[in-house]
This record gives sequence, C-alpha cells and structure tokens, in this order.
Amino acid sequence: MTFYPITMSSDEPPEDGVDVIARPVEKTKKPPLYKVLILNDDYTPMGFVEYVLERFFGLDADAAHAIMLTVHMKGLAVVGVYSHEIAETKVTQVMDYARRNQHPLQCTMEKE
Ligand code: TYC
Repeated sequence: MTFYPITMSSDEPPEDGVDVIARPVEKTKKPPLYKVLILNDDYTPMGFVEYVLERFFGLDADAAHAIMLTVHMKGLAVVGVYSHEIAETKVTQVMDYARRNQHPLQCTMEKE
C-alpha cells in the first residue's frame, strides 16, 4: 500500500473545539511506457529491416540504416517507446508484415 502525505483542507489555523478534516493529496499516475525492440536473425535481408523501420516507425533512411546495423551487430535494439496500445499495434504490424513476406524478423515489447 502507498501512503501519501495529507494536506489540511484549509490554510486557516483550526479554531478551538473545531475538528479539522484532512484529505489526501490527489496524485495522477502516468501511464506506463513500453519499449518496442527489433531482434536480429540470420535470414531477414538488411534492406527489409530498414524498410520496416521506415514504414512502421517513421525513421528516415539514415536512422533506419544505423538501427538495423546496431541490431545486426548487437542482437537487438529499441526502435521506439510508446503507450501500451501503440506499442502492441507496432509489434503486430511488424510481425504480420514479416510473416507475409516470409522473413523470420522478430519484434517484441517490454515495459520501460
Ligand atoms: N542479420 C541479418 C542479415 O545478416 C540482418 C538483420 C538485421 C536481420 C536486423 C534482422 O532485426 C534484424 N541479413
């Protein structure tokens, strides 16, 4: 359980014989963000990965090339950070597109 500080409901000092009602400070939680990752494999053509990065993640050709090379050399890379719904949509779009083109490219998401 999380305990939050309390604040007085008024700035006035309490009068004798008067109860002061304290209320919790309201906190709005930020929604969690999710990293979308692309994974390396031995078969997907480099040009296909670059195209996917441009088409589904809005990267320009230079950024797509750099990220593709990072994945190729290091095994994986974060390609964007999104809300849960958007991240899920990106993963589905990439996985469907790779499958339709018979490439084993893998795309996953992970809570930040
Ligand atoms: N390793 C692949 C090749 O040599 C290229 C590649 C890069 C594949 C990035 C997947 O996410 C990937 N053709």
